[in-house]
Amino acid sequence: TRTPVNVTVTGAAGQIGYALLFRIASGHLLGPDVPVNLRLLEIPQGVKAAEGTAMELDDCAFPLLRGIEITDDPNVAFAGANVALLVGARPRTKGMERGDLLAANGGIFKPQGKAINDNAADDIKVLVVGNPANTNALIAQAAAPDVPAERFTAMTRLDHNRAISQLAAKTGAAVSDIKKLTIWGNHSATQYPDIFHAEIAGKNAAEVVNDEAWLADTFIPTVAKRGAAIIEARGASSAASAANAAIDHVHTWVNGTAAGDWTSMGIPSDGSYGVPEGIISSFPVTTKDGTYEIVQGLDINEFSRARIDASVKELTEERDAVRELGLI
Ligand code: NAX
Repeated sequence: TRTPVNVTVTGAAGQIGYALLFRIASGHLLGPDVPVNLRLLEIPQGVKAAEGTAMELDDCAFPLLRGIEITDDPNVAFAGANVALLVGARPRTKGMERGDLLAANGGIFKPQGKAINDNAADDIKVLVVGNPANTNALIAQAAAPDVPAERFTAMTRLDHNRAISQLAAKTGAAVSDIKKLTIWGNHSATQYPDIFHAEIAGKNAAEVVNDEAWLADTFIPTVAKRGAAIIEARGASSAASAANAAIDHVHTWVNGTAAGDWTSMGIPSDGSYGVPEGIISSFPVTTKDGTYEIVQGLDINEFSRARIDASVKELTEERDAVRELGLI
């Protein structure tokens, strides 16, 4: 019998939390043979609702769920954490400037990074979902100097999955036939979904599509603005698909990418592909035995270069802004 893995989820009472916790507890995050302890972090006003979700989790009688702890104290929530999913964040409200948004989130992610630094298990893996995800991950990472920087990642897997789905719809291919798609840059409207290295049933995706106007005017904006389209249609932001992507991100990180494929993760840049070292930007990565590596040696054409650079520029501006605010 395996030792349970401690999984901390922040923003547990929110809508992504509600879609996420049941799948973690049923074994989809780490595997069908891995027991889990859940630690739910909420702000004081969210604790009661989190307790309600915990009651429902109990009522599922999940064989793999060994315990649930609910707290509003980050030091308690991250004690011994092996995996941390940072979902709770401060949303942008009307009239809020970017600086205000970054400052408000700094007030969340800086103390959480410190609590991870001081309390988490040595093998801690962190996924930041709460927006602005890349820069929130940078803030948390900077506040955790004793944790290897590469353990802090940001979620672009939802964008990755959205891009696969759009490409499948355009070409009539099965989603399982699409490999090596890449999201570059920021999880924002500047993100760049790249199909130039992607494959559809073994053929180059850009050649199969053979339609640069569709790429520039339909595919890229559809993927980048999908979150807004979901809000428009559903009257609420993506929740189940975001939770699914968080599950995919951690599952792939822990269990590895398939041979002949890769995934997209927001990770601290090592300078690859001209992305300034240290910012948390999305790259094509392969994973194995709980570690990841950037896919090297891809030829970046002019079309891609301009779009990667634009998204990276936004990330460096966000970094400079949080630096000025003393958050990193
Ligand atoms: P909700 O507003 O439903 O839930 C957020 C929860 O976080 C609330 O229960 C709130 O009480 C809690 N919270 C706030 N501050 C906290 C703190 N300091 N510690 C612990 N909990 C705290 O939002 P939801 O729809 O669940 O979305 C959560 C975040 O995911 C948002 O920031 C959202 O923008 C972001 N998203 C990121 C995506 C991505 O691809 N990276 C896609 C989906 C989503 O938009």
